[in-house]
Amino acid sequence: MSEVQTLISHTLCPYVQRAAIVLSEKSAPFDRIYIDLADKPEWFQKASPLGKVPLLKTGEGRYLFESAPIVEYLDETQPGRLHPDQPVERARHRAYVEFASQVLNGIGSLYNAKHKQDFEAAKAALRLNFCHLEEQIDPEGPFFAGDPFSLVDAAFAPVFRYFDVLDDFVDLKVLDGLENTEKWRQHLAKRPSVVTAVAETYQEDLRAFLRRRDSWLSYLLNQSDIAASATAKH
Ligand SMILES: N[C@@H](CCC(=O)N[C@@H](CS)C(=O)NCC(=O)O)C(=O)O
Repeated sequence: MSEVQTLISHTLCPYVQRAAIVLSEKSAPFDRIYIDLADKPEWFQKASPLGKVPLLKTGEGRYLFESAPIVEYLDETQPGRLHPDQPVERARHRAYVEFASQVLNGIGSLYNAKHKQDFEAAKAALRLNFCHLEEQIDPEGPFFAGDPFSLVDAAFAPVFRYFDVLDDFVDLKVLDGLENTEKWRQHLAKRPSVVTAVAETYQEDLRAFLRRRDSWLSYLLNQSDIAASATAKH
């Protein structure tokens, strides 16, 4: 008999969010186990050859790793396809899921940049990515390829979630004037599968993570904390 699937997670991981979003979109019940990536349990090291989350334990007790094959597996085994029928469109969607991973790498470069110069370079690279993306989005919306929701939406919702936190303390301007992207972002932020993909503490957890980076972004966040506490005292 098959058991409920388990998503092996980390609270902040955007790749884990992709799988959580797809499971919710499919209304598939699942359990979650959270891993401390700084202290990985032995069973996890055995089940995850790259030492990364997400990991999906299927109902038959098999472990799958890497978010792209995990979400494709979920798409093929649970009712309600999130990939287009046409092979050429499906290939294009897969490419934009990979594009989302490159944008996530760019966000990593942004929050890890030690100096302003590297921070500005990371910002410029992200701006180029989003200018390209703007032209790919169906202007009618509400999602990447219009309606319905697709795996590309599941891949970009966690990308936009970073900006929801960053926008509070830094004016990045990477999405400025990109109307299709902004509309898409706002729509995704309200989607129940996106909302429930992270814990309620996500925003504060991400801020704590960013403070610990000892990077230019950590410095900007600290400056904003100082300004906020000075305002609160007056
Ligand atoms: N290509 C992988 C990327 C997953 C990934 O980078 N996961 C990070 C957390 S967001 C991780 O587990 N890193 C291992 C570590 O920090 O030791 C996927 O798509 O699943």
